[in-house]
Amino acid sequence: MAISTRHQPELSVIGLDSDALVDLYRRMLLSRTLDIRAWTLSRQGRAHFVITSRGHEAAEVGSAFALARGRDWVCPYYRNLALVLGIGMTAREVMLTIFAKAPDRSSGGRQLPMHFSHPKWRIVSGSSVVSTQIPHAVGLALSAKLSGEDIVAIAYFGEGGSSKGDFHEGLNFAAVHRLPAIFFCENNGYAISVPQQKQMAIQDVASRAAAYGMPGVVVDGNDPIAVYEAVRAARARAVAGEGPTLIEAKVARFTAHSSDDDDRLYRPREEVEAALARDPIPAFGRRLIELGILDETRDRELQAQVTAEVDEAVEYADAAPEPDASDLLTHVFAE
Ligand SMILES: Cc1ncc(C[n+]2csc(CCOP(=O)(O)OP(=O)(O)O)c2C)c(N)n1
Ligand SMILES: [Mg+2]
Repeated sequence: MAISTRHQPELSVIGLDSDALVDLYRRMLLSRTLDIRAWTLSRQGRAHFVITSRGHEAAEVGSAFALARGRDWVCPYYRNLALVLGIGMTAREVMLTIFAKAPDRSSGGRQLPMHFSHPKWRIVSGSSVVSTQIPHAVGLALSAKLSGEDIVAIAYFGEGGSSKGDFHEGLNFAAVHRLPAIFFCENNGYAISVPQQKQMAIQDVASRAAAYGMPGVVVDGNDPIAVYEAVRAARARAVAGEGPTLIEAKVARFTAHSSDDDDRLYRPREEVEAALARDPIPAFGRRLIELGILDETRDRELQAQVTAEVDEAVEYADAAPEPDASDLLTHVFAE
């Protein structure tokens, strides 16, 4: 495992050398660029439903880099565009789901966009019903424990999703059986239009961990390295047989809940502007530049590269075949 001490000691991160740090940054940029394009396509009437990761990129890509990608089980939720790109899905694969085209690997264009799955990356298909992915991850963690594999299962969800019974049942079972599970809460302060203080009488979802008998960790979700380190520690604990961890990344949702929501009806603009001023992507870019890991020319090149990648993915997915009407009911009814 490389330790990057090449540039500045203050960013020596175990497991991430300079190339990995730039790759982490590039995937955050890719997610943001793809996300904005998907939103534009929805406004043009070309994508029917879009949920964004905007504001969550540092938490999602930072956490992805701490996993054994392709071996650990990943149970995402709909706000995880940046996560799945961080794990390894491509812009083309995501665009196929947004255009609902036949070659889409998740469902042949039948699932809602942003309901990711990918066998190669062990990204498990989820439901729109919030938090159902938590017990799925717990089951996968149980199977990993029984098979003795050196892997973990991680579930992602929002703070609103932590109000569901699935959260309680999943965390309790995982702690009782000391399963190799990580519960990753992305706390953006809203469940659609419901602010956190109307959802729970506590500040930190992570404080609930004590009631289940596992560590609860609060981390700055704007800092991809802090998130990486928190997930890395939770993963090490899990594979050592010490049981699950609840991580809460404090993030901000930059957009409305989805392309079908108007958050101007319930969210003060000043709050959104304050969140935008703390955008984690330019902040991480500046940090890499200050550390001498990146320079402005390379930064512009990276942005141009991800823009070209997204342009190409849109063209490719637009030209891909539509699903055939004859398979409309495939996997809907038992045969
Ligand atoms: C059981 C259930 N209740 C309600 C909904 C409708 N719904 C979809 S997303 C959402 C908000 C969830 O908020 P949170 O868990 O904080 O995630 P965020 O979207 O903020 O990332 C709700 C209420 C649902 N999908 N499932
Ligand atoms: Mg939320």
